[in-house]
Amino acid sequence: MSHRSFPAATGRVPPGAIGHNRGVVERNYAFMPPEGVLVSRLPQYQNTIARILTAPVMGAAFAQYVLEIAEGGGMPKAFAEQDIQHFYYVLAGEVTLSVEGGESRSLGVGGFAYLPPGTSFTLRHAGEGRADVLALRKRYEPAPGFSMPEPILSHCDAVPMTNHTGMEGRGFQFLLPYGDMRFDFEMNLMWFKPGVCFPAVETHVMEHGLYMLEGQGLYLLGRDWHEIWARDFIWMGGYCPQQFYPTGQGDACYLLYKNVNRDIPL
Ligand code: UGY
Ligand code: MN
Repeated sequence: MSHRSFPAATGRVPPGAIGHNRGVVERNYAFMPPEGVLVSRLPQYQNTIARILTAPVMGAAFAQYVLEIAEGGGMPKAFAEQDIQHFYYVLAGEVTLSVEGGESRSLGVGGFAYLPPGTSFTLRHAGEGRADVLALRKRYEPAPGFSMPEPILSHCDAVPMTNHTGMEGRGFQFLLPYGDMRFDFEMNLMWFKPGVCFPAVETHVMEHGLYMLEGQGLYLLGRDWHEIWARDFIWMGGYCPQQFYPTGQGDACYLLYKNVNRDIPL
């Protein structure tokens, strides 16, 4: 065997790997199907693959990830970051999140955690099989006169479904306290009945990280429509024209990051 012999392998490159790519990265939005997002490993985790969905290099003011945590994986020791907030939402499997000197909770699918800046915590695999967790990091913007939020460990089933729009076929679950000025971002589960779109194309200063959880539809970004389904990710920068038109037979749902409650730094 020469040193250039290829190792034996049975996998084959799928047809259409180039021509059927759905991914698009533009100046103020990106459409990111999961298959193109390669593996990263991060020093605070063991036996964990991180797929980095958006980051400042793309134009986002935050970072968002899917963590694939193998059995025995996660944070081997407590982790904390000055001035940085963390949010986790469990997509599959089970993890245990422990706040140093505070609550420890096992989180299954739909479980979530908010950790204010500077909190020391561990996120570890629990149960059996791989755990997939959506993770988000954002630099905290303090608001004069308001205190820092407390950690939150909870589950989406404990969050009421509301609808401030009054529009038939819409549902909202605000995972973080809505309108609470201590928080500088929202994480919202956005529910849609088939065929129910927004009342208008939105164009707003806030940016979004969107992770598709259920159903399918067409997403307008700028001037282009993209077909979206579960596990796709979208980054929308400020003033990116946006609209969603659900096309599936069942309900559609995505988890939406939105920076809110702060004035514009000038
Ligand atoms: O609240 C929002 O900004 C939301 N309607 N945007 C979105 O789902 N793209
Ligand atoms: Mn929006």
